[in-house]
Amino acid sequence: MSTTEQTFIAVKPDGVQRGLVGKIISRFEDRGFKLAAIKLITPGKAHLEKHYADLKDKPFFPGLVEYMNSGPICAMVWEGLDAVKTGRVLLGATNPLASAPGTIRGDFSLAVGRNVCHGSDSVESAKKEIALWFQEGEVVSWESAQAKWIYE
Ligand code: IDP
Ligand code: MG
Repeated sequence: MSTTEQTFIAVKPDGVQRGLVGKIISRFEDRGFKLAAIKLITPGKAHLEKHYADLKDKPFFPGLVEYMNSGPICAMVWEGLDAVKTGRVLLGATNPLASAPGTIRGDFSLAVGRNVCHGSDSVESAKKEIALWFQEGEVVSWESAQAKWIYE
């Protein structure tokens, strides 16, 4: 766990269509995380199949890829203390019906197949996902003026 830990967070096509990009960004900014990369992207089926390769044998896989391919995605890298695990806490449980109120999924969604956001599930998968979604140079290293008020 370090203050430079990075996680890959994405607003899925339903979140973009529903105008939730700003609200989701605010959750991460408000908590004290630092934005390191952001772009709106429609990466195509092959890229999305790679992103969800671990789930390729699940019955919902074709529907999942179709859903993710249905419109632009807002892809981001967020950085900060325990960014991967705490990022998942901000997102809420995979199934929105089990997501606590106050989480993104718990506040903005109902169905597991339309759960508005993605977040890496480990530091290792975060590294893989960031490398898949962003080119070198797109992830920006910068010093936040707020850092000394957020960290001891
Ligand atoms: P996660 O997004 O919370 O990490 P994963 O198990 O990695 O959850 O599943 C990836 C995505 O696949 C979920 O966010 C959700 O959109 C979709 N998904 C997971 N389980 C189901 C299901 O049972 N039916 C339909 N879609 C599902
Ligand atoms: Mg996952």
